[in-house]
Amino acid sequence: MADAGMLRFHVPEPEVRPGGTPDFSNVTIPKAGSVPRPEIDVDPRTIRDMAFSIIRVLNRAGEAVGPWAGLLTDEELLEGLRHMMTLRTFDARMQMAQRQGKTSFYMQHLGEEAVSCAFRKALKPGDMNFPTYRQAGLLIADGYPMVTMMNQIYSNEADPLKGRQLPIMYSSKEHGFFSISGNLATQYIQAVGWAMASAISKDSRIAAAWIGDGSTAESDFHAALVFASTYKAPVVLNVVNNQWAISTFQGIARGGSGTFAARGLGFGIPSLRVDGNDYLAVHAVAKWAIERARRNLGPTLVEYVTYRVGAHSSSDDPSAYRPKAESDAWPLGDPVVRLKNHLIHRKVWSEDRHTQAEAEILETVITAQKEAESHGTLHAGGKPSTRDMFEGVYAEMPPHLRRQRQQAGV
Ligand SMILES: Cc1ncc(C[n+]2csc(CCOP(=O)(O)OP(=O)(O)O)c2C)c(N)n1
Ligand SMILES: [Mg+2]
Repeated sequence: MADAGMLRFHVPEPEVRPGGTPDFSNVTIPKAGSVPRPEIDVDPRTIRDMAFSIIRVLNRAGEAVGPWAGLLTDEELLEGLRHMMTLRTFDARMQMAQRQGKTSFYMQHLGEEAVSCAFRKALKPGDMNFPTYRQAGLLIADGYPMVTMMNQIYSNEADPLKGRQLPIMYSSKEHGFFSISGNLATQYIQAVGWAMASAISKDSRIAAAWIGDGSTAESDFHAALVFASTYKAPVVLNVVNNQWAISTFQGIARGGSGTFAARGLGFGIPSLRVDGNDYLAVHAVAKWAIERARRNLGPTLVEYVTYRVGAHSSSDDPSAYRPKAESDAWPLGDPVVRLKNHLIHRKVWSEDRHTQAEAEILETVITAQKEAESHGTLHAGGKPSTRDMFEGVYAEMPPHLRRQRQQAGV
């Protein structure tokens, strides 16, 4: 007998759990080069299917193919490879430093390096990112000093944020990197508001909002889309779908929409999906979306399809909720290896030069680390002054804070 009258609800489950065989057969990967590149003033209604495809440039043979290829020179690609390798090495050293007790906390980008490194190169100086904790490539690719990042991670005497932010929650106005907030999704409304303010003040700088797949479930995400859509704000709305939100798989936050990009369709926002492990594709799509913003054509939503290879943070153990070898089975491969193979195919790189570059980059990162550690680490050496705790929040210190500072004797 049918269970008429008995109500049910549905809890989506990942395909596999620890101990199972990784299976991504449900992830449809279009051929590289197969998705068209529309004019940037395209009518969004005519490209709705792009929210369900994946723009890819690099094919399995390491060739760059299709209408989104050909925007970067060999020099630019070599620089991009170096940025991704630097971020990866930086991550490995800082993860180790966390295990050694030199900092309390760290978050890696392993497998997602192309997203932030390539996006940064499509922006202009003055544009403003509103990032989450997994876009340090925006700083690395913009030449922000690694030593300064490390000083902040160690909360030492040279920490530009003076111990007032969590490690890895960087902030640099000069490098277009708005202070990271741990309250996820707040970045989205801030970015849209900043973009509108830029337009109101007749400026030419655009904004980029950043969010993870899981955080799109927050109401701030949806409120930001209303404002961006209604006011055609000059903003790029980035969603980094790395398949996981700590231990929650992306099927929960995605709900019934099919893809995260499809969220934009209900707002009439052009919405694209891109291979997040393909440096060339990320850069080409970012350029397209940024140009739309710059030319007053309004917001674009971009979903980067990628995979979080590392743990969520230094406090997480993914073996509790997903098969160990799942990252090896991820069908879009490794962004560093893919760009390396492309450059070898173009005959401007080789396995030997790659090995040599790895050693050079490690050397550079270790030198920066030594310098940062000379200013102190979490439990050793120089610290920000206690007095700093009271500074820099108000233009004029209110009486109650002045009293507290006196009581603290600093
Ligand atoms: C508003 C808010 N809710 C919950 C958290 C706790 N939290 C920190 S990271 C995280 C998962 C986010 O996953 P996702 O958005 O997919 O980003 P990813 O870590 O995968 O880059 C959660 C739930 C938070 N920091 N802020
Ligand atoms: Mg995620």
